[in-house]
Amino acid sequence: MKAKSKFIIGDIQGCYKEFRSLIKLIDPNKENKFYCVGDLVNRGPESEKVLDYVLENNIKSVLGNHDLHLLAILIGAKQHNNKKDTMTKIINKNKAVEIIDYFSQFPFSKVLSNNNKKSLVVHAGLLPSWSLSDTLSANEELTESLKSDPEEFFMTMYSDRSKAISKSTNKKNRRRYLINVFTRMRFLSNSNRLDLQTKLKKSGSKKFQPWFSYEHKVLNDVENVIFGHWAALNGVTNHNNIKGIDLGCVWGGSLAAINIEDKSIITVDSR
Ligand SMILES: [Mn+2]
Repeated sequence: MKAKSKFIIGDIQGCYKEFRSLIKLIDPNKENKFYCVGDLVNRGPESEKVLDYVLENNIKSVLGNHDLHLLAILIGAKQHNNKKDTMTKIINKNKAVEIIDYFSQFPFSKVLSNNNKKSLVVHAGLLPSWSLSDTLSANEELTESLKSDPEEFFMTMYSDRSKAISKSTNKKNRRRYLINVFTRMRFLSNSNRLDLQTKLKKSGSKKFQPWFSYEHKVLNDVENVIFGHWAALNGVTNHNNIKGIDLGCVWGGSLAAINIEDKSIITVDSR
């Protein structure tokens, strides 16, 4: 019998129809496992349906910036922006407690194993100097404070903290920076400063390079790093072991899933 496959699904962002089609393609007999790269909701047309499906089917994901944004709105730390956000139907469903409980269990980074190969999943990225254990302890620092005091976590989350942190950096600023690394980062300087403004393929400044273009210590511990978030790349990192799988479904591109064993990619076109 063929071994079960594990797939990582790219940024869904409310593209429910494409999401269901993709699941049918990669898991026709409901025997494969899949995991999401975050940003399950927002910007797209049917975030509330994606969310219902995720809750009903116990689907797991790492946290993306839009997922955190939803939680911040539900908890009352941020207002729904009616011009940009498309989550009114979720908010009106009175499912806040259920959603917060479920999403608060999601990590910022996750190791998936298949046939002794390890893949690390993050929404946006990780720092080049991080080993796997550094990555997991940064993850733990965030998830612990999210679980222990969600209100404080979301009330103090929004910030463009881009300057690198040290052990002496205060808790809130450490959190802000680590959240930005895991869920928002695209460009990074060699002193670990973030450029959180540029969303294109190239940074306006030579000082900043795509985070994956540096040498990453974590690749001594895992075979692959899989990330989403950066639709403008259209999956192109020119790196064999760091794979971007946000193919911009919500912007008219496609929704992708990567098989972590052979790194093959299956896509469904945006409708
Ligand atoms: Mn994102």
